[in-house]
Amino acid sequence: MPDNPEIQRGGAFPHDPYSTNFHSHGLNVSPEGLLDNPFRHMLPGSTHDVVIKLPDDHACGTFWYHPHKHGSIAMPFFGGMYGLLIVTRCSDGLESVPEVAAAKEHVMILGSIRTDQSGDVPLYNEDATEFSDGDAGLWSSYTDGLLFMTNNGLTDQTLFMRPGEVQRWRLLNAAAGLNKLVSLEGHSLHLLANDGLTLKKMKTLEVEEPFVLGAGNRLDVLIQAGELGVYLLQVADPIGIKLSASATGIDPDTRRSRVGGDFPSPDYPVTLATVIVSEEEMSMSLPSGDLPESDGLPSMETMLNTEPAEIRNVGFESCGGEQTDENRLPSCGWYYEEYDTDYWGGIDFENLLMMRNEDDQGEDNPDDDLAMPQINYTTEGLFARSEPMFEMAAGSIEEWTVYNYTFSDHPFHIHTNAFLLTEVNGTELEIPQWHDTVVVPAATGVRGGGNINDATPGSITFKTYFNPEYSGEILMHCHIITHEDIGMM
Ligand SMILES: [Cu+2]
Repeated sequence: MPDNPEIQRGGAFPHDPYSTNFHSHGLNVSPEGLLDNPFRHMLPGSTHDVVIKLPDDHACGTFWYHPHKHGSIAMPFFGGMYGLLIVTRCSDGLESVPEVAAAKEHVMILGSIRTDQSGDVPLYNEDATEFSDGDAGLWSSYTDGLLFMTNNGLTDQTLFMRPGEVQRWRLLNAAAGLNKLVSLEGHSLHLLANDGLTLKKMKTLEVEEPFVLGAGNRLDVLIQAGELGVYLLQVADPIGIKLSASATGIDPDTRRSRVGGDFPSPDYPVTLATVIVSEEEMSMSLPSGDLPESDGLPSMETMLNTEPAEIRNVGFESCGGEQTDENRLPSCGWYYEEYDTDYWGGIDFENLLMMRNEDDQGEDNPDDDLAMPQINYTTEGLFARSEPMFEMAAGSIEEWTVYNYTFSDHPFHIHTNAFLLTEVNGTELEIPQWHDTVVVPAATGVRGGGNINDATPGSITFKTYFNPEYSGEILMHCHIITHEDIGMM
């Protein structure tokens, strides 16, 4: 990588664009030292070891890696700097299921490569005075650029299957922000694992029903080929159709899944692969009954039957916009007064994306000034390493709810320990499921751009176990990387 630009608009502006480090997304290992440590700063031209020894009882499954140097994550994502980490050889993993073991395997890394017209990944706009993709905006160099929805780096893939054949596909949505609604013409998706962690039972979607693969999500899925023919694996338009946030069938209502205002969007539907079913029929079958539980995690019974040591609430919030009597945001505490334009790279206060501690009730602000927030919070939600949002006890089980007080989806990701998703929008899942990333549905009930205070926030609820072997500083953030880089962490 070239040297970093001399002038660094540090702080909460993207910075150190050519520095990097290594995050092993989904691995249950230490967040410190040479392991899954997102606080390392690897300068251009330098060499560093990353040494990760997996414990013997680590879950087998589909994990991945990508850079995680705060302030410089989005650009390498646009250029495709990531890959899969597949953990195998568990004696009682999915491979011990005969129908899975017999299936031919394909890996599909679904990227979203963004370039300028000449095919280069340009630097963000160093002279930006806004966070937008407009002329004066941070991402203006991408506004008229190109977007390639890739599958293993290519925009066109051909796969061959025989009628009746069962294949196992490992899908990764490696986009910097786009959620992908994936479906295969004429076929059902038979879901085995989310984020590398096995479902209690295989779940079969309706024929052509799309699966919502949030940014950062992985899906292990079985496909059984139908009759002779040609079928497209596609990504559908995420706007205006009813979306399920997970493999649960819970429908969080029609909403915007796409991130508003970010870059040009693709022409949907986008084809990820062409599947040609040809030659003689094969006799293969799909699994039935319970799947083996993933290693390295407490049992579902332990998770569900243990009284949580703490109950915590987190909020994705967008603080800013034009304030009126009706829609003064409850968030934003000190930003109006103490916003440091320099820290934000010279950009005036307009709209911040953040994660906030929802258990901080704050104090009413008696000031009637519309430019002031309704409530002053004691802690604020922008990423500051010196001010952790929570301190959890190693070895404890906690219950968290993450709310979305914005009008677009944000995928929640937490490092080090996976979590057991139990509710989406307050509705219990029929069978809880393990994840390390879940899309928190957008707020609904009023139209986008309306008063967020009148909307119903989207939410996810989960239980999580803090494995005492891997204590340390643990990051959580929105997996829309352009949000994370400016503070939604
Ligand atoms: Cu976000």
